[in-house]
Amino acid sequence: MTYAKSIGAALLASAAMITSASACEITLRSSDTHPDGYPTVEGVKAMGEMLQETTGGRICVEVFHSAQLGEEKDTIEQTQFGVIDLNRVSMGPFNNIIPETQVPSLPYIFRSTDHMHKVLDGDVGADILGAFSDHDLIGLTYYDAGSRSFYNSQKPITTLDDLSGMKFRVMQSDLFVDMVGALGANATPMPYGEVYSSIQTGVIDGAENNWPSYESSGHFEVAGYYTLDQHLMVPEVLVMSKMSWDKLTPEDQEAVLEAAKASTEVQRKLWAEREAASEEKVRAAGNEVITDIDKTPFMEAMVPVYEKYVTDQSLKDLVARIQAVE
Ligand code: GTR
Repeated sequence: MTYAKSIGAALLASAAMITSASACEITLRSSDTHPDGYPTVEGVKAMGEMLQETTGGRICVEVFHSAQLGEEKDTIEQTQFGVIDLNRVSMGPFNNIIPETQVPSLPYIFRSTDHMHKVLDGDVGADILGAFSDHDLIGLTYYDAGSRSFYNSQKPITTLDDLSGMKFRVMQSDLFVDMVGALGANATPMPYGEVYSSIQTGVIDGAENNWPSYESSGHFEVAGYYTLDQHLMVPEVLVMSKMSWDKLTPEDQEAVLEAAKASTEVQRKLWAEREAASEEKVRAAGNEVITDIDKTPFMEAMVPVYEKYVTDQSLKDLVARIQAVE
């Protein structure tokens, strides 16, 4: 090849790259409450890259992180209306609208991360994702969110007595309000974005979340005591608007689903790394982390929560199937 020809070929190749980079025929807008770099945000970005590749650059994903599109409860409604195409949310804010999502949101339902992965990657996980389609949504895949524990600005908590009468923020789900009540404390449901200032001003004593959220939200700056009671292991879920989904060809739907499923593996790896890094940062800041805690009374206190929420036979079956997973 002559020099001129090879330059020409190189120019054509880069022009083709530019075209393919800007050739998104469909751009799916995706919402996340977390900041850029958080494992869920990076998980959806990875999904977008895979999707772009498998569709020859036709379908792209644009992630709006840091609650740019709103707080979770509002973005769920917007996703149902087709204003937002994709949404990475906790299972919690779905509890009041999709009963099946209450099951993986029950306190102490999972015995370990392994148990949770086996459940979510199997039939039970598929059935719970399937339940979204009756609510104008398509459940695509699950992401990790570790386990949630209480943090507060007042004192180290080691027993149920310590929790008594304290005020904690929970996600906007009746199940979590009752969970905190069953432990003898008071729950205030509120959007994630209001928690920092509410702790700072003393409207609430604290909240509950996993290591990366406690750290990235800055809540650890205003709530210095973190008690690892690990009462919840609520998975994250990536959903798509049914309206956006219905606009795709069956082949493109398959590509979206495949990319979403494949991104779970990426997210789980990032999650494990971030969990360790967040813990290190919080400990280095001098926060008091309470690990020496007997979880048995916490677990026993949750029985009335199960009695109140697991009433339908279908939910009872889901709980039994989860418990039966080795
Ligand atoms: C985080 C979760 C968010 C959000 C938040 C909250 O762990 O990743 O989606 O639900 O908790 O407590 O509102």
